[in-house]
Amino acid sequence: MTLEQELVSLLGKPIADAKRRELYAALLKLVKQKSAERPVTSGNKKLYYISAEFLTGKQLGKNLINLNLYDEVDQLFKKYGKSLSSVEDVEEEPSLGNGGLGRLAACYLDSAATLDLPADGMGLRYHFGLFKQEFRDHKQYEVPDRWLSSPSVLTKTNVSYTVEFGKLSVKSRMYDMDVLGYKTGHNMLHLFDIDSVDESLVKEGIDFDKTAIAKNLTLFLYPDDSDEDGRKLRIYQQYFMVSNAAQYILDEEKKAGHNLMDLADHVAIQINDTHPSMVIPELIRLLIKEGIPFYKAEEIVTNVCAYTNHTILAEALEKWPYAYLQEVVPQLMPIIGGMDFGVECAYNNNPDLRIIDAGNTVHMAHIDMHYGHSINGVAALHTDILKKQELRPFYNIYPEKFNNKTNGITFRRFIMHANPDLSHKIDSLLGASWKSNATDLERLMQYYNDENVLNAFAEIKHNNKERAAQFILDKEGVEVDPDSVFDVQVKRFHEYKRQQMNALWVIYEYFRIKSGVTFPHPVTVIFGGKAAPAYYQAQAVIHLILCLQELINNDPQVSKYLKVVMLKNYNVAKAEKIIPAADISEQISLASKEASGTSNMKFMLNGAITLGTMDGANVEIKNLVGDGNIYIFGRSSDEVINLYNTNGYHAEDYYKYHESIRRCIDFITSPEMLAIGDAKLLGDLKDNLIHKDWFMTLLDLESYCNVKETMIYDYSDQERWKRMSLVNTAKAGFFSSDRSIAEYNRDIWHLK
Ligand code: 26Q
Repeated sequence: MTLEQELVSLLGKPIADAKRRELYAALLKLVKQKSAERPVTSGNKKLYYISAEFLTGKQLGKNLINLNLYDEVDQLFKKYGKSLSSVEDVEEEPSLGNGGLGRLAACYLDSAATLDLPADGMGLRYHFGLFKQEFRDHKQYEVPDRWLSSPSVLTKTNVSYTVEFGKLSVKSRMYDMDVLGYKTGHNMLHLFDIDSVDESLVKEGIDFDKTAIAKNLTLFLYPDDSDEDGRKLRIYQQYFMVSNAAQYILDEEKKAGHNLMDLADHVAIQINDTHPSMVIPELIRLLIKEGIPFYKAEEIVTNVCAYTNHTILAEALEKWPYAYLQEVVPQLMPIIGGMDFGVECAYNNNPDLRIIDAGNTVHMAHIDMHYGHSINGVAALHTDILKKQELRPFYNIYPEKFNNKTNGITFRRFIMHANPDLSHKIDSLLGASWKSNATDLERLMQYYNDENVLNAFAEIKHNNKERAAQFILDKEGVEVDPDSVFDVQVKRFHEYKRQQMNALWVIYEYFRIKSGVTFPHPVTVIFGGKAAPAYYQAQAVIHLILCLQELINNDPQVSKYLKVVMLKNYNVAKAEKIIPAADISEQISLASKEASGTSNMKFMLNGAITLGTMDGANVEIKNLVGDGNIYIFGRSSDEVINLYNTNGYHAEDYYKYHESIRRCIDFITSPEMLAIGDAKLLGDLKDNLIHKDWFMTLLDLESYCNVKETMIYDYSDQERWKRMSLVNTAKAGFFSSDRSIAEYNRDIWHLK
């Protein structure tokens, strides 16, 4: 049967007569059929990647690419006047992650399947995922995002386990999503849920009764750790996840006829941040139930489990009061107590190493580091900081466990799907090998002086900008000029990521334009991202940006040269639309604070130039592209760490002694701004910047403004800019998640 015949038979009517939803449903069935035909990847040893978040993005386009059917379906639809991309829009995006950590998990599943490694993901089927972001009165509002729909990418299974808590027990149900690799490989993402979840608990906004566990267990994904509410519910969720995972893994092992004493020969578990750390005591508990002695169970589990750290922010390292755990998971407490006793005996004189500290707080990361065999950071600088600072006491006792695994991104989604024109152009120049062997992109360097190629790349960028401009007009109602410089910062809102610094630059630029000084090209500053509902300061920064958007875009004198756009509800689909259209990639975190960043890699791959600090993976980007193809500013991580240690940073001084900084900050509560915004929110934001500024915005502001100015002037030298852009794409191969996964496998999992 031809593809057309298959589709027509699934549709029950000719393609030309089908509506978008019908076409979507038929393609979903087609993908499921083709998945069923592809053998599930198997081997002697299997990885289980346990994560509270999998930010998978829409599945249809990615699956068609990985089945090598995308272009064929695209052509077929065109023949009948249909658009595949508008059919893809029908799918609801699963909002099962906050940001980088969740998206990384999804990229890693894609790459593990592509490399033909047996590797399943294990997580939770949240009914509402992360909240949907709306704007009213220039503020963020959070509304539930019911992403589950019918027909669904998930398949309901009959797999079910009993999970016991202190006060109740629940029965789980497993749902599966096929994970197809590019051309080869087929793994599963297993998401656990309970049948008794009651979606009607959700009334106004995203508030709900946090005590009715059997009804709310998998209702929501936690919007970051700054939401102090429902910490116990978070423990319920985590234990539910790992208990299901542990039971499933041991079941598979028994079915395979393996001896549980040999677990580490057949199973590797990667613990994605501390959210799944309870899998360690849970597995030990289950092995003991199978008759294995405690000390032996500990040894087996240590050889199975490996831990990835994604942050050095102390507040994000999970610590739970002993009493909470005692209430929720009493059966784990003797195990955790025993593990802590082991630590006490071995390292008696060092309280920093204890799992349960003197204040009766349980440190989840300490469980991972003592009772796992590998500890990795997510970029070279981050791993160095872990060794030297944050986790130093552990590095001193377990130097051999520490290793770096610089993050990566899947090229199937972030160039092949997001930027098909660039992808096809590269195919025509290099052939298709770069899709499986990303460093082949480096061969683009031979076109460094080839005007035709440079112009073709520039034209693709321009077309992407035109499409993005249309999208911005449709979704945000803002008209932007595709010939302006697209300066983009899209990521979660957090003070350390310093969106407020970018907003202060907007104010600085507003003054410049008012005084008659303008750039040769207009600039469009594009923001996108959500703030945790309870994170007041981040909400205030969003408010500032929305007020500036209103003020500037409606000022005819200024808006000729400068526009501000805040995209609402930034998600994977929007990332795929905006990143290929960017000229400038804003990666401006306070040095030492961004563990890696992954949008920096996506922008680079799509030919944007980084404006960034020496933080996270920016350092590695700079090493790859060279100083001439990136714009770096600001203090180094050593300088910043030193300022923290010596209490050497005082925001007030910058405000007092730098006239230009003071002017920008004062503008936050100027009459113009107060005519639009909320005086309390803007006033608090301003006060915080002057008196607290924990993430040192003012420290780097001047250097940021200077370098950004140079960069925007350099945009006029298009011949140079086109070359910089080419170099960025050419050198991005290192950041393929295929490389990251190959390294995890080589150093940690040893699957094949
Ligand atoms: C913790 C406790 C309670 C509730 C929520 C949380 C929580 C939730 C999400 C803690 C952290 C997160 C997410 C962290 C995250 O996304 N980190 C990012 O990980 C990326 C992938 O490694 C890095 O590139 C980013 O630098 C890092 O910020």
